Amino acid sequence: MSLENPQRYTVTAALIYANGPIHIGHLAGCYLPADIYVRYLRATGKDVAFISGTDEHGVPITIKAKKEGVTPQEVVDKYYTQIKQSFEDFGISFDIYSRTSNQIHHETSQEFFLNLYNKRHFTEETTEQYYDDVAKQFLADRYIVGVCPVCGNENAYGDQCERCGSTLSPTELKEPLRSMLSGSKPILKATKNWYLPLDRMQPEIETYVNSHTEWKTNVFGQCQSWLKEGLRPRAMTRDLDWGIKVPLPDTDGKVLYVWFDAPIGYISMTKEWAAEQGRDWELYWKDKDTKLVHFIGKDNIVFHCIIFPAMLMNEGSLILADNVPANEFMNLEGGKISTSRNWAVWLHEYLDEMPGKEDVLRYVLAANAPETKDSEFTWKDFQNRNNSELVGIFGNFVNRAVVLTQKFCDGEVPAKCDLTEYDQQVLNELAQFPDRIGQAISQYRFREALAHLMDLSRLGNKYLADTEPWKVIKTDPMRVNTILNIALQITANLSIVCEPFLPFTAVKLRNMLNTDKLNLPHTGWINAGRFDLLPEGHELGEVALLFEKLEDSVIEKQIQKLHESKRMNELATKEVPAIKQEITYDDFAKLDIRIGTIVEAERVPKSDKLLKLKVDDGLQQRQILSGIAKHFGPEELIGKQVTFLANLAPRKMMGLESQGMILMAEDRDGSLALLPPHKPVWNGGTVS
Ligand code: B3M
Ligand code: ZN
Repeated sequence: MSLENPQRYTVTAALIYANGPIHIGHLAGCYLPADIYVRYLRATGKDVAFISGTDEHGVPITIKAKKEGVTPQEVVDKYYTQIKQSFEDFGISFDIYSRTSNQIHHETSQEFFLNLYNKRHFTEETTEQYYDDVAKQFLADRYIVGVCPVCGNENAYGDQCERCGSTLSPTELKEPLRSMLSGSKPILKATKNWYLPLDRMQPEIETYVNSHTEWKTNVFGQCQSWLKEGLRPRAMTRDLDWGIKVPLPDTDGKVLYVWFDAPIGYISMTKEWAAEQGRDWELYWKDKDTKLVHFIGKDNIVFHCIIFPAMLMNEGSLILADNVPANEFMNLEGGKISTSRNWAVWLHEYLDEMPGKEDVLRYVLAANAPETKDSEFTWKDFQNRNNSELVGIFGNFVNRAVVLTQKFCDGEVPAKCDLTEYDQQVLNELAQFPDRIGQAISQYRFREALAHLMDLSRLGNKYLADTEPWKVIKTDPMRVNTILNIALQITANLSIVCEPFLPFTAVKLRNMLNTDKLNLPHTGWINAGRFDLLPEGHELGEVALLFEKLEDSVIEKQIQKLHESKRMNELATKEVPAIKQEITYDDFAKLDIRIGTIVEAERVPKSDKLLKLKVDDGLQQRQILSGIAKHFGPEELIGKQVTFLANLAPRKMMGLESQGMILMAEDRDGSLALLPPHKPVWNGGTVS
């Protein structure tokens, strides 16, 4: 059961790890829907705290630090700033964007832990964990490397094999095991930690989850499958040196589990915000009439629907989430978005290349959000939606309404006189949109809400197309006044109801309509649907272009960039191939390797790979076919000295005989290089 029509909301968006920049998948999966929801709530006059920040603890941070050769603190400082900026740039309107490294968060988390500890809500357990005896440290799963039991990858991590994608636990890894810290073989060592006995709490958690059958099916379903498997105790402290110290004696080298402290971040950040604002944070976390909503991605469901609620239940004074509208994932151009493979559209880069197009991305991501299943972003779809929907429908309507008013009515809102039946019908339809859009948003159906918004623009477009003011002006200017008044009222309504989705456009629209000059309350949702938002005689502002067409070349450049950056990344991470099996000197001596000069070169017809070469080997001109046509043009080879294998048995390719083989070196990027001697030598010179 969900709280009906509360006046106060605490809305959180996942605290993303501060270990890398953010990409479109993050925006589409969590932050954009959260922002649409919150902007709508604010427009309807609700009291909202929109809370988020970075998660700065846990192994993901220490791994990044190790990779970049800097301290964890440097990692989180760098990415906190960058991530915060990206959210700001895209208009994600947090009330606070903070970080879990703040003092207030450390204190809040430690108090929370002590509270549960003192009420005996933890069990103490001593278990054997992997330990690096050289580095003198317990090893997080991620720090243990071994052989993948699924694909045989020799560099699989204790939590996951990056080659085949299998989720693993360190005990599943095959020998030889080694520690990523020192390379030594991990040993098992006893350690004590504090566990949340989720097994014992199963009935309460079941009651909670089952009282929320209205949750999205992907969320509810995942919870059911966890519950069905049976909950197990989970350690709330870890042996790690980066994080919030366990507030108990004799716990050196132990910190709070990152998934214990991170969700408490929502509370500590609310405290921070409330203090700045002179508000009472407890209203947002303890009042039964406050609706708590967590926006997250699907990989965080269990933590927000089971573990965090269990912590809150034990604490006793705090409210539980009313809803957790988690999204699925967004894919990109046919592949999974991947930071490690650099297959992503990064927010900070997008704006460098598409300045002023924040709302275009917001629009495309919302229209395509992975609400019920994984979805896909492609640049072609981005272009189509921009050109045919934003430019062709929304922009086109607004532009016509405003430009025609400039032209026929001196830029002033004309008076409407007798309404036709059709006018009345259009106005009646208009009146229904705000509710329709609002309903969909409050039920977390953002794609549908956006589709309604576009239908409102379509309504406007159709109205102008049907009434043809540009023709009617010649015969009946009074009628044109009515038509344009109605078109402008639709535009004013659009400026209100588009704001949650397209906040930058909403500002432009308000400027164009000059609504800030009006005394009327014209921005609140409550006024949306009215036909008198713009009074007669009101002077419009300057016409601005809302959206512009995207040319093919711009889109192709983005697609190219994506592939290029993936390729560069592959090169950077490409490994030198392992040495082949050993051979004897006699094996080697069988090879007759010589120097010759290419005297003729031409393409082999009907083959895109083969070149036909004539090589002067000192004895004769031998014909060698070489599969290098993609790397070299025939002209550039003529006159070059090369190294070739002279005693390779002749073989036929494309009906032509090849007598020998040109030797080449392959570069990291797959390009080829000839092997000429370092000074010219006679043709036939042997290589040994
Ligand atoms: N930091 C995982 C993530 O970044 C985790 C979320 C915490 S939400 C309290 O996806
Ligand atoms: Zn594997």
